[in-house]
Amino acid sequence: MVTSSDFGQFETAWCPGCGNHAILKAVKEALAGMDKQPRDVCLVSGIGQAAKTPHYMLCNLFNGLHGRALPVATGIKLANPGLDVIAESGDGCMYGEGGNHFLAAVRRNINLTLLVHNNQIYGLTKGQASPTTATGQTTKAQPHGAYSAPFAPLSTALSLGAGFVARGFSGMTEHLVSLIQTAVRHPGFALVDILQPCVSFNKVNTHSWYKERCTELDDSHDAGDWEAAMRLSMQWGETIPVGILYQNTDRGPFEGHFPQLEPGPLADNSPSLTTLESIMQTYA
Ligand SMILES: Cc1ncc(C[n+]2csc(CCOP(=O)(O)OP(=O)(O)O)c2C)c(N)n1
Ligand code: SF4
Repeated sequence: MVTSSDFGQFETAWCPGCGNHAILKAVKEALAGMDKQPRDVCLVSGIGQAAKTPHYMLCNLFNGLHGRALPVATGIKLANPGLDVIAESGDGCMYGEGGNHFLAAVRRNINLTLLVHNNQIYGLTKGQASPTTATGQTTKAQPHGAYSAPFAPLSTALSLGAGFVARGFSGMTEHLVSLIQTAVRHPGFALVDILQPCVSFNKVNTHSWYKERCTELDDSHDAGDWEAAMRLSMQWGETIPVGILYQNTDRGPFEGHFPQLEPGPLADNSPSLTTLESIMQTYA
């Protein structure tokens, strides 16, 4: 039986009280609870505090450029469809620098899990407003308040046809574990936007700020109801709904368009020299 410590026990460089600690714990518990072997999991990230998560786990990993977790994760999944590929990112890395990759990945519906550690700030670079910072919120670099309207990841994903859209909170770890597990099992692109405090640079969206507002969706919500999901995705105030807003498996995953991926990892498939020769002949 796999245990959470099989995914490593490393010292981290995060501040005490940072939401990343609880997210790291939840990811390890989710995978161990599903009996996933570390060798069958690949974590992919860009740059930032959240993006350090794979450094603190024992499994396959790729740490790439800022905002580039999803294209790398897509390549890994296509080359080895048997791996459970999880992209981990901060809100800046994913919705800012990686914004267009986010849009493309949702539209493609590749079978990946995306966990966005959303602290509504650029943590690693010391507190500039990120795409999800509220308009008017003051930060170290925006002393007069952020001017831009905040990016709405869940509504954006829904509007592009995402099949799995969920919101978690680092302060509700047991709930988060189950969200991550359902996301990993979902056959297609699965987004879990995880609200987390940055104790050092976001003095508004603190642990207690989220705790007062985050409310678990109950059974009265039908996760197959797209319009209800859209309404919930835009709810942000005294109550912030957390849970699976939407799940639909009607759209097949991107990989399904490529029968050549069925035999397993590309590295294990030797090309047919006769076929290759005939293809080359068409260019002769
Ligand atoms: C192309 C590029 N632009 C900017 C940076 C500088 N940079 C590194 S981390 C970071 C912010 C990370 O913030 P976020 O993704 O929200 O993650 P957090 O640190 O809050 O977890 C920035 C702007 C970079 N490394 N590469
Ligand atoms: S600066 Fe913020 S995001 Fe970075 S480790 Fe500290 S609390 Fe976490």
